[in-house]
Amino acid sequence: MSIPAFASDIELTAGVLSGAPLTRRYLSDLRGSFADLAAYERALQTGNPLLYSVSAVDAPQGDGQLNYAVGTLLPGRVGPEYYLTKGHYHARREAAEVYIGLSGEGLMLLENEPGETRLLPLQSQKIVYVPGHTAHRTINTGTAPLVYLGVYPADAGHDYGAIARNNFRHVVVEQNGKPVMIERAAFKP
Ligand code: S6P
Ligand code: ZN
Repeated sequence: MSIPAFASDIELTAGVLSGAPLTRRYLSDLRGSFADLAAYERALQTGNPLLYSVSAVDAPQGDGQLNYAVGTLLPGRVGPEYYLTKGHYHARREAAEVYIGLSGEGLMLLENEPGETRLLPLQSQKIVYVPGHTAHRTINTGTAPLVYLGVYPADAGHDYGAIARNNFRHVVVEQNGKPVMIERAAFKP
């Protein structure tokens, strides 16, 4: 029996991990995610660009295993709101995750079930610890692709339902060239 270790190569510009499947999310997949509904519909009328891709390595099944994934979120905005990921809770709520920024410039928006919010920087040389019971969304506030690695328990799973229903309480928008977080309820397109 040999040690079941393996190594992956990260192709940073393509955001791909060697041998791992790539999931692509286009603007049309993000319906309901952006605050400015009219700006979203206008953007879709002019095209359906790729917003992000995720290349995930799934560990062999078994207790204590870890999965990891490279996410590549392109720069851009819908109205004043920066391109973002759908965001999710883990299906197994107690599962935490570590995000490691690889390149680009962005933020992680975190929210828990009582409705508390944190906004943390994600870029090269930043590591974000996402505790269990915390929904997480990545936001690209820069002009280059935001590339990051996420490491999470293999049995974490994804629960997109709660965010699809209620979205996050806060939005991150560009104001005077800078990212600003405001309450969704206070957002006026
Ligand atoms: C998985 C981890 C990331 C996201 C990726 C895309 O637990 O958090 O790999 O899957 O950032 O985001 P989303 O919300 O579309 O899965
Ligand atoms: Zn996650």
